[in-house]
Amino acid sequence: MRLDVVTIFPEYLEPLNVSLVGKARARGQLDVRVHDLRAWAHDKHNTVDDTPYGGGPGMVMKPEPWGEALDSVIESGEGQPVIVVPTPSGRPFTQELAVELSEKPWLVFTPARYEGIDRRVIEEYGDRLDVREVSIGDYVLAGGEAPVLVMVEAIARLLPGVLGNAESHRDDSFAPGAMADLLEGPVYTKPPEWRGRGIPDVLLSGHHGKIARWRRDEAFRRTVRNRPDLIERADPAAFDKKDREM
Ligand code: 6GU
Repeated sequence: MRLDVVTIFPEYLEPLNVSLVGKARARGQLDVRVHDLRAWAHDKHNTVDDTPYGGGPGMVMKPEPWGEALDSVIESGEGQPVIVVPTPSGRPFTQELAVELSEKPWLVFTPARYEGIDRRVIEEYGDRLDVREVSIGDYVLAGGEAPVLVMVEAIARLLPGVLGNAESHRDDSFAPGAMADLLEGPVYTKPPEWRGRGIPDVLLSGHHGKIARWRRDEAFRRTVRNRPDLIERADPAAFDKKDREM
């Protein structure tokens, strides 16, 4: 998969050299290219923003540098990328969207600072390409760079061969399957006692059926406590009499 990021803070994307994403790049599974938007600003001060039409606070990113940057990036590859525009006004970034984007050969991210990018840029590319305005949650960040790090990590770990063990996806919170709609439950490792705290007996029982049921009950309990909204919207058939008594 190829990923391009156009930003006025290329150094903000340095973490893409580290850990899972960094290793995927080193192995050639991911081709990541970070571009400085100011390379396409032509005045003396490399200006990329201006005051908003209609008045109001803050600054808006000018269309010309974005247009030149995106034309240049798009022309540098084969076929058409999906353009991902991080914005708190976008559609929610979910595991489902991460899976969909992980199946695309090429993504271009356009993290903005200030009050966002001149609307005409989104319209211009939206007429020709698949453009997704995406938000990572209901809070406001100063720019889209941190959301790009979040989205790239969520997408990269889904690529074939990037996670060591393909089974690692199976029990993820929000993964489809038997535990769909439930958060992951608690996990334990050695030592068997730490600061006077032991391990739930069932995990030492070797009884795989009982362990699976215990894990599911713990997942259910945690979901009720932390994300009651997920229970409300789940298929009632996913729950049984014992759940209803918890
Ligand atoms: Cl994608 N960008 C910004 N600036 N703030 C956000 C966001 C994105 N998602 C949630 N808050």
